Amino acid sequence: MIQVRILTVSDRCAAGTSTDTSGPYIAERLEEWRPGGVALTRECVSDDVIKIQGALNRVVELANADKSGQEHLFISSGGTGLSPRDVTVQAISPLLEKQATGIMSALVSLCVQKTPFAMLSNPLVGSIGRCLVVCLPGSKKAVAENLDILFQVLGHILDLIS
Ligand code: MTE
Ligand code: CU1
Repeated sequence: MIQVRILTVSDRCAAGTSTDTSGPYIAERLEEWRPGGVALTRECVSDDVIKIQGALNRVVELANADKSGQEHLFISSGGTGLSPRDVTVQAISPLLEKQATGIMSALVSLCVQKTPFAMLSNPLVGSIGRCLVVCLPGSKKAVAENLDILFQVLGHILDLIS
């Protein structure tokens, strides 16, 4: 069973003025990818470094305490862009033990074949101990395009880190 924490990072979703579509969509895609093989929890926080780091730290603590060999995945959407409120990458990247630079560049370069706006992406992929960390852009369309690419290698990455 893969333990998955899905984090939506959005001021508007956290305030309830906008509906989170990307978080539920990530859940749907993961369930399709591994039917019956994922234990999903979801959370939404505002674009706030402390809140984002808190969400990741809770997952990492669980992963470190888990001696059963289960795979742990933290996947966020939103806050990866260049607007002043976007802080997801700044919050998460200092906490990563390893960055998967090849996967990050593949996500951008393959998505650019679909839309030039993917150039504005700063997806983040890395690991902390046995936990895989993936930060994707916020729109459902961007999430869809990135997951199409990530799913080609996700099983292998999870095998490697767990
Ligand atoms: N990546 C893909 N594959 N498809 C997209 O449509 N949109 C981009 C980019 N990444 C997009 C994408 C846009 S318009 C922005 S502003 C950035 O993601 C950052 O989004 P975020 O701030 O919601 O994380
Ligand atoms: Cu944009």
